[in-house]
Amino acid sequence: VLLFLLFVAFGCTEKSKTVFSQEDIHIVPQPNDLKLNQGAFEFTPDTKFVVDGKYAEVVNFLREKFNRSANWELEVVTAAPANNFVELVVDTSLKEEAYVLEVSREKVTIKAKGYSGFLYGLETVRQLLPVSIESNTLVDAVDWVIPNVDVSDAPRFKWRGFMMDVSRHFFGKDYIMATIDQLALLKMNTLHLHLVDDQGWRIEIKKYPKLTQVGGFRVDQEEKPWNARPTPELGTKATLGGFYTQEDIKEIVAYASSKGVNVVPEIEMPAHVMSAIAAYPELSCFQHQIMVPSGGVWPITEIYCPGKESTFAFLENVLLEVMELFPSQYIHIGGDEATKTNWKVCADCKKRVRDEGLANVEELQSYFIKRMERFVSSKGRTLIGWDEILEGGLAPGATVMSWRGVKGGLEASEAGHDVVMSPTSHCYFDYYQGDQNLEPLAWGGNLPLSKVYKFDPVVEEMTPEQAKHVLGGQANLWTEYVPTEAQAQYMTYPRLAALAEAVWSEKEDKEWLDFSRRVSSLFERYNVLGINYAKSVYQVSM
Ligand code: TNX
Repeated sequence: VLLFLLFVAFGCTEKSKTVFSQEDIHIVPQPNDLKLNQGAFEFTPDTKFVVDGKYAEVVNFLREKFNRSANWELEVVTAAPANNFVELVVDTSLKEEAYVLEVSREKVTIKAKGYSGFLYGLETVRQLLPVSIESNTLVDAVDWVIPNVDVSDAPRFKWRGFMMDVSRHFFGKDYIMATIDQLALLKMNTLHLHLVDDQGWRIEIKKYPKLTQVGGFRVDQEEKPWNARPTPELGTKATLGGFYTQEDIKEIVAYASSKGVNVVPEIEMPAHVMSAIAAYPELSCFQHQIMVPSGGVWPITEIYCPGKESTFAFLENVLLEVMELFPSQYIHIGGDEATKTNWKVCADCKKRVRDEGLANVEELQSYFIKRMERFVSSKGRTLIGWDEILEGGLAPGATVMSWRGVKGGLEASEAGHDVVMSPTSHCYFDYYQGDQNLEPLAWGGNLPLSKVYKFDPVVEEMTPEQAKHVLGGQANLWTEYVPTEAQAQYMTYPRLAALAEAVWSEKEDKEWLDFSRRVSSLFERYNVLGINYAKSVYQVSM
């Protein structure tokens, strides 16, 4: 009898777990405020989503998860029943992307200003649920219970980005969609697609079909990195050739938007464009007929010719189609690593230097970018580029992505420009994450999980005024040495989780040991999702 009473007192006779401790909570990124209360909310086949028509779509991802894992069709209604519901309440006093989540025995309430706040509230609910919620097939004997909590949460930065290089190796639409899902889970909101590089042009442009017909495919399908060594095969090879049709892009952009993710297109210029020149040699200074290279080419001397008006007409036409497809405020024009060898001996370039009153051919770089910036801003968009766009003076409305360390970010923010911080030191996911003898071939460098976790887009040298210009941070996955989807996942996860926390959570809420505990739970989720993450959480000391 005594035992029975004890059982009742501690709720052990109830079917579901209702007693939770802090250890059971493992949300990534760490919310700003989380208070654990007694009791729990249990999802049942009768749980309703109470949503105003305007936001009905936002709950669908969670309904789909319940549909697959529990085989329930949870209903969406507009009026709240007596209990057992998840309600979305518009609260215009909250900041953009912020949410408040209140879980009690009777109901779950999510307050937000709009779509993305609701989405993030629901993503937190998802992370409070057992990881079986991620299962694509029916799971038995799971109690779909979440602890009673009060959460108040908002991002530290508004640019929480991830760049995927789809040029060096092509990753198909489905992989991009799956990546968007993972970004949303971690409350990341920006996917930067590096659509153009020497090794492949990956976006259909109707006016210039050869860009993808020729530039989208390598003649020599064998890949030859210049420091090649055998690398273990991980899953199926991503193809070296391929491109997104405009229909694909529309699908990607629409899907991303439903996941709160803005897709920033990058159309490289003036260098890293051998794929375009292979298709249209007239874009270069000397019409050299070149091939789309398979491996890396260094230095890159076949670049666009800034001496010819036709080069700019071409780029404006390309960008018009790009802007039609991508609603993104930011249009990335690359701008990095242009070697000006050809410009120095090109008559058209020299004439341009004279006509524009420039000091030398080097200054054509900033002439080029400034001209493109005028075009982009005339269409109401904002130009963003790698930090080389600072050279020779930055275009007035340009935003800088600082990759060669933080120098570019410091300089641009000092001049009053917005910046996105993406230094190689903390954000380059093509670097090794563990012992280089054991890891698959990578670009070089060392970037263990613990170092990504230390990333802070605001650096010490910045004044408060400069810090205001920091839009946020971004991780980049360059794919010269990433030939398969499984390897792309390996390089991306869990480092993306560390980066997500660095750009979402408040600095004082970050704690490495607690993060590594929560990442272990994320691994269980990734196991169910079938994601090939690196188990590098154990590489703490590197
Ligand atoms: C530099 S980062 C590049 C890329 C390479 C990367 C490899 C940047 C703007 N340019 O073209 O893929 O290094 O880490």
